[in-house]
Amino acid sequence: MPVPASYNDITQDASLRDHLGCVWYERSFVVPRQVCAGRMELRFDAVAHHATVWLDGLLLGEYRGGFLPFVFDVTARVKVGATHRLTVRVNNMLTWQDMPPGEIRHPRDVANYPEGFRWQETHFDFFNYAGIHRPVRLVFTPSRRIERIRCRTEIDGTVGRVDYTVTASPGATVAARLRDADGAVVGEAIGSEGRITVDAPRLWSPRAPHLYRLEVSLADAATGEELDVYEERIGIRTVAVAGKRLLLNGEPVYLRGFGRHEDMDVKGRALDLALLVKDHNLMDWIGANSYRTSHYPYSEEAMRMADERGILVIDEVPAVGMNSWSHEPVIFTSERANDDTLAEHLRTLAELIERDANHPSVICWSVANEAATWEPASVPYFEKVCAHARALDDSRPLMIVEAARAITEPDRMPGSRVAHLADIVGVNRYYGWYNDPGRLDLVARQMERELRHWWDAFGKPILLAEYGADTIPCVHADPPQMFSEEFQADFLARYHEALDACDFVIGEHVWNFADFATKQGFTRVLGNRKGVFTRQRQPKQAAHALRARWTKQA
Ligand code: GCB
Repeated sequence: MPVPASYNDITQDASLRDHLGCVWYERSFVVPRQVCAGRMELRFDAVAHHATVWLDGLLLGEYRGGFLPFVFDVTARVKVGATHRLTVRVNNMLTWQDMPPGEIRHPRDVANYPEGFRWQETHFDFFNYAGIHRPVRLVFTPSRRIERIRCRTEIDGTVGRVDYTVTASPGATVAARLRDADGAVVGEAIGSEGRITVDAPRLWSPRAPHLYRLEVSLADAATGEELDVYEERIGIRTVAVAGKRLLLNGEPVYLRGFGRHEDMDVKGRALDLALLVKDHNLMDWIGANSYRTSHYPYSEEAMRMADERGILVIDEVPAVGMNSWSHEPVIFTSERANDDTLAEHLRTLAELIERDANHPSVICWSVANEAATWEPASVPYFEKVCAHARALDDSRPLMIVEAARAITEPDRMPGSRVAHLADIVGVNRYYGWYNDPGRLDLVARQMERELRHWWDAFGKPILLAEYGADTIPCVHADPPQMFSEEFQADFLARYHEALDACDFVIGEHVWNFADFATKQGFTRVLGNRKGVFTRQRQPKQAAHALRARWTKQA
């Protein structure tokens, strides 16, 4: 099995594609004699969803969660020149205590199914790809070393400030140097905590994503001998919500872009650098300046590319599918989203913030997608989630992405009880699709009416975080009909009418950037087809219309 890849689509075997439970990976490796290092670590960038790892048959440890990195110290276990055996058990089963949650179901009419029949129920709309999705590396570092760098930037008049904190081995002194792109030192500081100021800095923004290099070095406190050096690329920028606006470097910014997925033929959800560059080229082509990592943390390579290409990222935890579409209080209960789920949610959020806080591209944390926020018990739950996120990083706004409405009305989803906890209201809405299907004539009216409800009820700026229509390429209908290219283009235009009428809207994220795989079901024709690009990244008609709109706004 290749790594990185989802294992599901690699063979012709449907039972592997739909496999539920554990699979095993194994390989041997040798560390060449030329490598000399103090510490050796085995780092997995992401394994979906639970990994248990052995080295030479001895347990190294385990990790739960499919989208974030984990590390084992193997210094004492790996011998230079020897052959070692690495074994990884990957389990794809999701329960209500996982992020994202799911449940393992058994049929009630057992006579109709083979003995022991069970299936994975997921309440989210993407194929539950599994496997070793991102690179696995042996990382060699000095034994006395820099463990962690965290920085934060501010702008004070014409001065840029970089505040940093370094965690390092004891008995060593820390020096930090800020270099510009061509290597010239523009500021420096000594100590494990400090501030570097830069006069008239070149700010990071989508138009000019200027990156500085924060070079941190560690020296022995007694001898001055250099122990370790690490470079973090940072951008000086601020982000804030003020009144009706999202501000970047004190200026209003309007988000144009998408909800996306890490998804492709054959490889499933695995890291693919060619695809990553292609997707950024397409975002550039269409005039997008932002996306949401719907519905889980994307690769570290993606975050670095967003820094370099000037893309604004809403970084989302995999809290998706905490919803049953029932209007009864059934999710935030002791059987489903309970205290253990909350603990997992908080841990995942903390690890995401730890991984991504230094990226200038990350402008917002999205703490959940379409949870049952109308349930009374969702309130204490999200109070804890939001307080936790703010305690870990108070330099970025928070967003809760809502399927709920602002107010409860007949025949609609009920009103949110938690929208006041975040700084930006994320709204996912499908008028003309799931509601009043095909009725393009109702879209602008219904959307604008709802947007005004949100503003009146919460007084927070709104991102339309999802709106979109399934579209089969090369299917045409005039006047437009659902699933045709004409329908998708017209559908998006109707939403834009509503958005353009509301000055408290801070952006539009079309669902979705590209078509993507889902579980099979009668509402999905080989996956979700709401992409503006096909799964192979070819533009549909709507892509050209969006390009005309967005390049004008840029
Ligand atoms: C949503 C979900 C997204 C789905 C989308 C759809 O509201 O957030 O994950 O894929 O709707 O197409 O139904």
